[in-house]
Amino acid sequence: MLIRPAPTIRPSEITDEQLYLRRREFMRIAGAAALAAAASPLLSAACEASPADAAQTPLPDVKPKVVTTDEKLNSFEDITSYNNFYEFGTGKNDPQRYAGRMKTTPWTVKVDGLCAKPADYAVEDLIRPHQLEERIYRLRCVEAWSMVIPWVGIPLASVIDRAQPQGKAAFVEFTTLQRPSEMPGQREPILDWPYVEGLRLDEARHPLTILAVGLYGRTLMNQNGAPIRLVVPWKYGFKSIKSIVRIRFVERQPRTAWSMSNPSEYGFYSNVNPEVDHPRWSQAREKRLPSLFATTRTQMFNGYGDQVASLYAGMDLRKNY
Ligand SMILES: Nc1nc2c(c(=O)[nH]1)N[C@H]1C(S)=C(S)[C@@H](COP(=O)(O)O)O[C@H]1N2
Ligand SMILES: [Mo]
Repeated sequence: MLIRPAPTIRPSEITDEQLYLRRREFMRIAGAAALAAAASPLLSAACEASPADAAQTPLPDVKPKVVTTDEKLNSFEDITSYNNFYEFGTGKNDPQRYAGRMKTTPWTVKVDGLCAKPADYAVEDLIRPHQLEERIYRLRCVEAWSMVIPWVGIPLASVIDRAQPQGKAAFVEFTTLQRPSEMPGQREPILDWPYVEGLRLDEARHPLTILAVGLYGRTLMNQNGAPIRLVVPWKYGFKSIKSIVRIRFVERQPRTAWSMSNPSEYGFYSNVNPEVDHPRWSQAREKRLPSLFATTRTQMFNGYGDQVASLYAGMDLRKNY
């Protein structure tokens, strides 16, 4: 955990993101809920500061826990206007333009397959028993751009534990909503819809793997995968499947949308690896948005190797790409 003194900046110079950082710093230093109450003028200022997300609901009781990085956060504007969500088109701005059509209430997530407690959950009930946490993670797209995003979510492991997977369950399969009437991209054969993804059960249980329901302290915009999406920070962004309607425990490695569309370019593991190039471009560097240039060196496992490398001990990561 990083603790730094709050910066001294004149209020007129403070951007919404800086205000947000000051709030988090205060929360980390203060810790206790009683002291958090004293910060309420600052908290409400932070909530008011970003008119673009005024429609999003503030999430209560978020545990401020910086897990990985003190890098500069991307702005709310970057995170919500430059997206991959092919259900709404392949242009980076298409999700912002069209995802508003997707109806996210009510929303049911089916948890099933090889487990003792399968159930259909209203998304609120899936989340409610668990402590929301803030996780500031890099997101590294296979297309070699990246961002730093303050997610809010719960460990996927808590949902897995509640479902009680059977001994035979070795993988978890995730499925995105399929509703072409609200998702114009699904009327085109861009991918084999619905979008599906998968993780090995130990990857799914890893403490870095979260189900995100918000960012910058508020519920997700549709373009980021509302109301609930996966975030697996050491893998290329396409593993972090959006707008999830089903989580299923299975015995065999599930098929995934990208490996079905192009198996020689996209494998099951998709760990960020600067030493294994994509067949059509280098993965050695990345463009940290909003920069236009790929000047940032990409790190093995996106910089999370000390925490995840042991999951792949003995595996050839050139073969298991
Ligand atoms: N259902 C679905 N999930 C998806 C995608 C998609 O097209 N459809 N794109 C993936 C890709 S390629 C990336 S890089 C991330 C982008 O997440 P963001 O837009 O919230 O930054 O979402 C991933 N999840
Ligand atoms: Mo991506």
